[in-house]
Amino acid sequence: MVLGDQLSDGLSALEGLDPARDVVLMAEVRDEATYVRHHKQKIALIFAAMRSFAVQLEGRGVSVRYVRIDDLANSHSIAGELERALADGTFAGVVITECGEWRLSEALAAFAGSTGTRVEVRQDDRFICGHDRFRRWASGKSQLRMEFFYREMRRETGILLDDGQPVGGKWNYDAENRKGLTKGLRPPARLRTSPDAIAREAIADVERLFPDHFGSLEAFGWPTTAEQAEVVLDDFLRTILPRFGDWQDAIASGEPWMWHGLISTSLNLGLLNPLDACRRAEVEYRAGRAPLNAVEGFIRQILGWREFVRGIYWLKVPEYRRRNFLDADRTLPAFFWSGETDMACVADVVAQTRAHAYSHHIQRLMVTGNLAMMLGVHPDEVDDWYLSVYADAYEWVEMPNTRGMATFADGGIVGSKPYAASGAYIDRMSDACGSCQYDVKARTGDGACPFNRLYWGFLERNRSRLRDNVRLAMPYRTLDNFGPERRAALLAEAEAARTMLGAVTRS
Ligand code: FAD
Ligand code: DLZ
Ligand code: SF4
Repeated sequence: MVLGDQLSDGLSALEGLDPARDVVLMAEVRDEATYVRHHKQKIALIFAAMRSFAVQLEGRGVSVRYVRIDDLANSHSIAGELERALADGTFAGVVITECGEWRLSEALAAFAGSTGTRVEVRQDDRFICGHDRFRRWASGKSQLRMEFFYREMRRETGILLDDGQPVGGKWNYDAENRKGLTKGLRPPARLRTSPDAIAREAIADVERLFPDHFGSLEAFGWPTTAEQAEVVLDDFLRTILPRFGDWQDAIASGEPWMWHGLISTSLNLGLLNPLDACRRAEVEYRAGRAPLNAVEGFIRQILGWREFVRGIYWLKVPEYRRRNFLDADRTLPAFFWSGETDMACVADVVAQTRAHAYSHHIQRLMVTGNLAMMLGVHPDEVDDWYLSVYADAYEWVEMPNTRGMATFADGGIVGSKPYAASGAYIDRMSDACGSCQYDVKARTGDGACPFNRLYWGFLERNRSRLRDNVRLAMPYRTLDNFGPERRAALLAEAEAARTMLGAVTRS
């Protein structure tokens, strides 16, 4: 069996495949397409990439049992399709590469248990750090920090090392990568992929079968084959990477791509290999074509963050899925879906997300994530939104980013403190505030920037949970100096902002 995000030539499940005897099963099923209401582009991307991969396998003489979404006999679950394929007794068992998500992994284990089918689950060696390796690294540590994991991965792969030491003398050049965008500078035009015939058909299918899902298919431009993904990676490495570091954290209204790689969809589907992407970025540095802060920053995202969050997910799941450290209990405001809000920064992120199933890291972290956390939105609703709206979203990578990095629902497993920030941060990193109905300089009242109104109240509301966090010592000292009356007023101000924005207590 090859799942929709396992579309790699070297997939472990395909090793030793005998075309004379084995059949590859691939199935487009409603259970996977609707466990959240995925963005239409995400479903179209996966169906198109699955269909293209099946054609490639067939081209190599492999038999593929490919079940389409509109096949009348489709049972619409992965387990159901395995059961159908095995029904006539032709096959002795199933070989599969381990699932990315706990949910599906459990369903497959239940299927094997209840039917007595022999299911051989192979390790997913497309990742640089296997589960055992991550567990060994994590074992005995009171705190799991990406930075130390990342150094271990650098040592193990030899990437950006000279004689065992980090190139340039430092492991991490993040301090050079936090610039707001220079006034007047616009990001370069980006190479997008025109849908090929297979993708166009998948797009039409999704429009017809999932009309009520979030997002638009109009601007679909994701690579759906390994060859197309290579072209995008190549273009990024040659023309964009040199400035990736400088503007990594910057936001510009109406500019979704900035200097980002646009490769997460391809990495997560298996169209690109993460270690290969890192090595090729290193070549750009060694050849003098890209500076170290850019190359190290890019490699850290993949070799560090991507591997780290996957490790954390599988170390902590399923308990991680229930984490709600801040006891957040509010609903997600409707404007996260509609984009109808006077908050210019948020409206811009939602508009981009609808159009492209994409927004970049700082938008996900410091605009929507920061807002959801300060509003106190329940983590289940936050997860549901992030899993639904981004074309690169799979729980193994989405959840540690939302419950961990963005909203501190995990209580400090992924990050050491909540990334709460007032409007001043967004004003520094973006051009949105200039055209916003709200006043980024005002702290209180209906016309004040909601991020400002929420910030102190968020800290006050969570005093008992966060006061002892050493990284928050400064803001809590300031808050303490405000005195009880002012603190009560700030709490009331944040409460009024929560109500105004439509984050109400869940029933
Ligand atoms: P670039 O900025 O060019 O980075 C290069 C690559 O590094 C990415 O393609 C990605 O594979 C990897 N990377 C960067 N940051 C992270 C990270 N924090 N965690 C894991 N990998 C990272 N990424 C997903 O792939 N799927 C998700 O569902 C997802 N959800 C997120 C939710 C939140 C709240 C946040 C804060 C981040 C999330 N990310 C997710 C991480 C990151 O935002 C995206 O990987 C990135 O925006 C993808 O765009 P890019 O390829 O242009 O990335
Ligand atoms: C995300 C997704 C979607 C939308 N559709 C399918 C599908 O129809 N068939 C399939 O095999 N996989 C699909 N996927 C990807 C799976 O959800 C993914 O393999 C698991 O979430 C594990 O990461
Ligand atoms: Fe966003 Fe506040 Fe700036 Fe408006 S003023 S764009 S809400 S940060």
